[in-house]
Amino acid sequence: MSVLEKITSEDAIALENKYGANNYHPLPVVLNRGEGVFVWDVEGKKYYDFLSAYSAVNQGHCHPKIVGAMMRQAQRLTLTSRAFYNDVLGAYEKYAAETFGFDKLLPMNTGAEAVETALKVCRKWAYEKKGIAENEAQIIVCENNFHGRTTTIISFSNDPVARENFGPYTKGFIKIEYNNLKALEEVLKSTSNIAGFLVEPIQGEAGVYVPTEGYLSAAKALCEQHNVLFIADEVQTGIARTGKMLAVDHENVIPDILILGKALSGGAYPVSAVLANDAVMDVIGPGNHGSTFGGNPIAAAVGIAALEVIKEENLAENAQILGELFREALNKFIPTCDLVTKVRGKGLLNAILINDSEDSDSAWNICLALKENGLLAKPTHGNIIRFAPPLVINKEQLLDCVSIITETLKTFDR
Ligand code: IF1
Repeated sequence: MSVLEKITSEDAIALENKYGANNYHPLPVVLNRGEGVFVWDVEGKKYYDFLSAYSAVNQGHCHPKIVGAMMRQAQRLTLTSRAFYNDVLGAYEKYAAETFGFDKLLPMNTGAEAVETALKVCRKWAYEKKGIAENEAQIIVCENNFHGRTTTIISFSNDPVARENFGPYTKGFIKIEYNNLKALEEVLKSTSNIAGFLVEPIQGEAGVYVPTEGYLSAAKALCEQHNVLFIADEVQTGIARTGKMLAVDHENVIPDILILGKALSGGAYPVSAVLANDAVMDVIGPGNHGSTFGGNPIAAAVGIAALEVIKEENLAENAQILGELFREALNKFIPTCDLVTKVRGKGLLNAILINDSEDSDSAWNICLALKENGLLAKPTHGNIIRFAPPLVINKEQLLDCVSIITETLKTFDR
């Protein structure tokens, strides 16, 4: 009998608490099965998943096409390293590059690795193509960004919890206010040492903060004017989540460097990528960058299947339509309730703002009640709840969820 058989939620949580590093504070629910928009806990209770593993499971849990591709490939060839070619990587690179409209793709595993890759490509481009003097390249980033957990990435975070006591920090980053074109222009004008501008098209961790319409296209134009690479981190916003294939598509922006992760595998496997055209990606040569697992045959097979599902099932369109329905329904509810002040988002990446302070436990308590009522969501800060269901959700399910959410909120209204 397996040691994992018939474990209770309580036991599973106790095990993690005793033997796992304490780097998370999960909602007290222990899941052991997922299908489409649903997950089940070990006691058999069924939930709507309204987090989708932070937008990784856009295609729904255990999508048969993605799982099938993974299983077939796993039985044939799992890993060669990049010391040798494999017969799936090229086909995946072609399919993904053409899907997003770039010449080349560099495969990695996690989002943070892909962000690191983009920063390296950008710096190398700056020295070799733009002519910035050695070690002088600067990359502009935004306040309240979230790009991952590596030492370099947290160096330009301004979240004390993510950053403090992990120094010394990596140099070469200039932080400006998000959604502020003037701040961007000022930095671009102040020095010729700027290599790139790294930006989330919607700030996820900051609380699904959507910039003013026109911000991204104007920022891209400013970057072009100053010969600076526009780097879009679409790890969370990409791959149909916001109602278009990419969030930058809403403003017809074509980034110089595109960073993808999460849903590139539908949550089945760690798959991330950096995409760029030849003029940029050509700075990378043998030995400059790599990864044992990046571009492995399972990742490649899963990546193709995951993107096919997005297209075949029109998930961008579904996210667009159901996202509007969701915000419309909540906007009708909000005036009747003092507890919620706002709903915001794009497509099926949304958040509600709770009428309480950032250090309150309101959002947490509401999420506990939502869990009891069969819907899983996670607070971001003390007063924001993110709602991001798998994009395979249908209208009837979405309306069911709206009623779970509004009925739950009513019980908290003062
Ligand atoms: C955690 C947040 C979401 C990302 C963007 C890169 C990465 C992420 C825009 C790195 C990762 C995750 C990581 C996860 C929680 C989650 C998150 F709340 F922390 F901010 F989604 F909103 N760029 N985001 O959002 O990707 O290396 O993790 O694959 O627990 O840290 P990764």
